[in-house]
Amino acid sequence: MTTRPTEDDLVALFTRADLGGDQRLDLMEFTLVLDELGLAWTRAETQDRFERADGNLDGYISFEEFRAIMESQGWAGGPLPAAGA
Ligand SMILES: [Ca+2]
Repeated sequence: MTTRPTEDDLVALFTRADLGGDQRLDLMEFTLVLDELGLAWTRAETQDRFERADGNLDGYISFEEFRAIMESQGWAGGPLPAAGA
């Protein structure tokens, strides 16, 4: 399947990973998302992306922050902008 995730998919993914049900992901929950997506990021890469995604530096990934990092990785719904160049 080559279907690109939609916003609903992102919400579902976020909700499934949000084990605490507090509408934000900690590093462990963020790691679950990556596992679900089948991404083979190393622990260091995961930590690095988590910290980049945590725009307000509160130690958690909100849905807005989650969506932003997913978009930056090309998984957002809708047409992707042409890669820069
Ligand atoms: Ca945050």
